[in-house]
Amino acid sequence: MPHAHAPSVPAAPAPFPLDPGSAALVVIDMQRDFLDPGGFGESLGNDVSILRRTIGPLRRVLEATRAAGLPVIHTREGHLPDLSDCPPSKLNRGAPAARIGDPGPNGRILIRGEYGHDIIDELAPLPGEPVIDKPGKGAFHGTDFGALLAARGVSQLIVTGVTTEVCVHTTVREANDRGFECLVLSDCVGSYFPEFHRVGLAMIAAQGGILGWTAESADYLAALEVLGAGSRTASAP
Ligand code: C5J
Repeated sequence: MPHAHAPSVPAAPAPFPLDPGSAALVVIDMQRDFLDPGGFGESLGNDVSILRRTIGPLRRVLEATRAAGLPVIHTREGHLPDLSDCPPSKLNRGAPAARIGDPGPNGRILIRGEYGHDIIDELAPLPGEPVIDKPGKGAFHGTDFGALLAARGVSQLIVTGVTTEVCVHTTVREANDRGFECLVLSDCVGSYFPEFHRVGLAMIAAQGGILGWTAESADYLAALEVLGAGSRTASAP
């Protein structure tokens, strides 16, 4: 049942019908291994500083979403210390400076429990916010993410995190095929490659929203404001 004051978010290709009763914010892989020097992202030859521009807008979205009472779910990409959940095809791909499981300044690269694997301090999960540990790029593969969303009655995902064309895209594609409506906040997702970022977002909203919707975080925040004003009006004597 849509919320009485459900606002729509200006978005591409059309306004997104935000339903606060069935929406959740997903924060994908905002881990030191992708955003700090010495981790997985840098081992692949990337300038990790480019991803850090997502932190400010994402922090505002996180705080406003929490204040509005919508669920927040975080994900982390990474592997068991014995690498038994890392397929050789992933482990051995390419010629990185260091491979998954190798030691680095932030601990073993992309290994659960290591400092570099954890979420950056600025976006640390609050107690009670689920953190999904995923071995793949998509949040559904090899995890209980789908079951967790079903248990909470979630059918809309507000998607943020890194990287736009890899884990964000894979998760949106997985979610879209499972019947979720995904709104991707364009300034809260980031890529090491500006062109992949631009095209990745365009691909989501193209063809009438073939994979979902895209919007600026300011428009999502404005919709949450309307929601808050609506609930204050509704509870006024
Ligand atoms: C990558 C991710 N890019 N979180 N992972 O390997 O997007």
